[in-house]
Amino acid sequence: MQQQTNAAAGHNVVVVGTQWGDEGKGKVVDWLTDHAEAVVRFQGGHNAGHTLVIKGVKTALQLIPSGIMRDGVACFIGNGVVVDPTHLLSEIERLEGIGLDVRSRLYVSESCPLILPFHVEVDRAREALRETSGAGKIGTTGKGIGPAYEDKVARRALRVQDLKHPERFAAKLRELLALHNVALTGYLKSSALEFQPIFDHAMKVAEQLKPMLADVGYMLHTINRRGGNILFEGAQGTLLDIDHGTYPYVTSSNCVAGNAAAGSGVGPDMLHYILGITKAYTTRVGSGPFPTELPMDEPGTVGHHLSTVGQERGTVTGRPRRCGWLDAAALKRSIIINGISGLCITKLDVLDGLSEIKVCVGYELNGKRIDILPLDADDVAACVPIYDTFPGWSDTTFGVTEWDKLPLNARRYLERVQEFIGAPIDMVSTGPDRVHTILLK
Ligand code: 2SA
Ligand code: MG
Repeated sequence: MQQQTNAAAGHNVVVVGTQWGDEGKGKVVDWLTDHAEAVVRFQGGHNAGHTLVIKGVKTALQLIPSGIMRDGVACFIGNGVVVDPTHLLSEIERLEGIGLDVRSRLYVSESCPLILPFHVEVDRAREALRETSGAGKIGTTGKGIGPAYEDKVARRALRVQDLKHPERFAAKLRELLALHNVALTGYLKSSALEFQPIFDHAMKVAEQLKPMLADVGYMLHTINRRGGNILFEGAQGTLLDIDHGTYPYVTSSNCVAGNAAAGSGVGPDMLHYILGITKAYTTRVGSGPFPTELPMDEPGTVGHHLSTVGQERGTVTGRPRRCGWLDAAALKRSIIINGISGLCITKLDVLDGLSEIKVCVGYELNGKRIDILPLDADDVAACVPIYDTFPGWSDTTFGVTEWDKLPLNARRYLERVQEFIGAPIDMVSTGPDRVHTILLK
């Protein structure tokens, strides 16, 4: 009998962030959807902020896959995503407001855990408590992501499929709410939430969401079998991964490429090419160690340049992102964990005009030199970066579409990064629009 593997057809791409998120994944996913029939989110929730600029118009997506911006592309929210139904509906309505057809091509896995109002309350109350107790905030987006994943792993979560069964939903909600109210009114020093408004609202939203519920894994398998290309859209970044990031300063999902399979309900043999997105410098929003971080307040400094020219503010929360030099030693770790096939370097144009450019190629840790990001966040915090320094370039790289048209020093910088990390650079993004792209493969 002929073996029927998932890998048999299609050329599927997984797009993941290789840093602490905000590498510019949204733009790249949108660009790649030209060749895709389907785009899938497989982890995270509406903590993500994927910004797309199309014909000069900026749109930010949080939960809905970036493929929604292309007519005819099917968009899937896989089981690994935590779904706030109220947010999902408002994002759908916002996109419909700009003339997009969303409901006929958005499919939501029935197995997604739900984010409900008490998750948001717990997330915020816990952050407040961490701050006052001196433990230090994680710097979450306050969207209830962590508490929702906790309920999933504890096997008590309400899932999207429960929305179809009001009685089952009510029973599970009563139990879960009672549990969270104990914490909220106890050590979290917040107020209890009431059952009825949460239930009524969820049932109202459910009516609108029901037509979009689907068996996502099976649908993706079918698309793949008939030769359709699928794009798996990662959110956040590898260094925020719950297992591999700078724990506990991480998000609560696996952001790495391997989870594209588990988080969307397909086999790993359907992941054909892993594209890592890397910003030409580094940013981080939220707390946690960041070896190459630069001070940003002083005009005229590199940190200020990266923050202002790069417009580095959280898409979801508006928080200023911390900025620093590219950390190639951290990137090395990401490349290994994700099994990166090729990289896309983004926001190269932000480095235009700097007199010199640095890349971290290792650290000094407790008197020893190491060439890869350590696993313990306390060790990461103690790392002193070792830099390679390059001359900068004064010409603009903004909007350049050919490798040979980049300034020589920009090419040298990228070639050195490529050599150090041991993975090929297959794409360079030189501006926010779809057309601002150099393709090397
Ligand atoms: P959470 O809310 O529990 O996931 O927060 C935990 C940590 O994960 C970080 N995180 C992010 N980092 C970068 N970008 C993200 N998305 C938004 C954006 C963030 C924003 O695109 O700008 O608007 O602030 C994102 N989502 C989560 C978070 O900062 C915590 O460090
Ligand atoms: Mg973002």
